[in-house]
Amino acid sequence: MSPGPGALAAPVSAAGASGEDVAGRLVRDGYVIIAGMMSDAEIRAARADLDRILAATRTGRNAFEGFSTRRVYALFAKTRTFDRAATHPLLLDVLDRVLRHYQLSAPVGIQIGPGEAAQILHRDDAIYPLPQPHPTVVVNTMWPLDEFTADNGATRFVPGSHEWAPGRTPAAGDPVLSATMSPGSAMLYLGSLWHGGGANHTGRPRLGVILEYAAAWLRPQENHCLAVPRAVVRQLPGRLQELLGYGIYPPFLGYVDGRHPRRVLSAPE
Ligand SMILES: O=C(O)CCC(=O)C(=O)O
Repeated sequence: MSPGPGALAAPVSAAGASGEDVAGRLVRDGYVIIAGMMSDAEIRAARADLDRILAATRTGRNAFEGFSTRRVYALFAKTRTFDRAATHPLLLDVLDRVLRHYQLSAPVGIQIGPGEAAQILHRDDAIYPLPQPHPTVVVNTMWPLDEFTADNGATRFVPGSHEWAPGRTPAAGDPVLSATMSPGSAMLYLGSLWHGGGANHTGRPRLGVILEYAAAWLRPQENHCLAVPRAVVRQLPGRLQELLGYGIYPPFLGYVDGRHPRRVLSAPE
C-alpha cells in the first residue's frame, strides 16, 4: 500500500527484500528507504575515512553546493569505503530492473554544516535536455552516515512529484517530507523526484553520501575516467570498474580504439 502524501514510507529491510518489491515501491512512490544496507563496521570505517577527507575539503562555492557544506567529489579516487555499497546486490538488482544498463553518475560525500540553508528543490534528471515526460534515466541513492533528522538537514522531497505533469514546479502548499533515517540505510529515489538537502538548524554537521546512477547511454555528471586514476581503477572489482565508465552500452557505445574499454586497464601505459 502506498503511504499517504503526508507520511514517510516505513523502511524496507534489506534482509529478505526482493529487488522486484523494492523496484516496485521506487517506481510507485518515487523513493524507497532500505534499512540494513551497511554493517556497523562499514559505517564506522566510512565515517572515519570521510572525516579524514573532509578535513582537507573546502565548503561550497555557490548556494546549490551550500556555502556551509563540504562536498567530496571524485569519491572513488579518495576512499574504498563505498565500493561495496555501490555494488550492493539488492541495489544492483533494483537498478537492473529500473534502468537496465547504467553507470555511476555522481558519487559525492555531502556534509551539511551547522547553519546551512535548505538547498533549492530540484530534479536530478533535469540536467539532461530530454523531452518531458521520459522514461527513468536517473536513480539516486542517499547513504546517511549520521542520523538524518528534520532539524539537521535530512534530504527533503516532494512526495508524488515524480508523476507531475511536464512543467509543474513545487509551490507553497505542496507537501515536503524529510527523509529521516539512520546510518546503514539507503534511500533510493528517482531522478524525476523533486528534492534537496535540508537546512541544518543544529550545531553539528550532517554527513551523507550520494551514489547517483544514470542510464549508460548518457554522459555521467562526473568524468570518472579522468577523476579516478587508472592505477586505482585496476584494483577495483570488475563490476565497479564498469560502473566507473569501463563498460559498454550495447552494442558498442563507449569503445576505445574499437575494443571494450576494460582492455585499457590491462594495456601498458
Ligand atoms: O544532501 C542532500 O540531502 C541532497 C543533496 C542533493 O540533492 C544535491 O546536492 O543534488
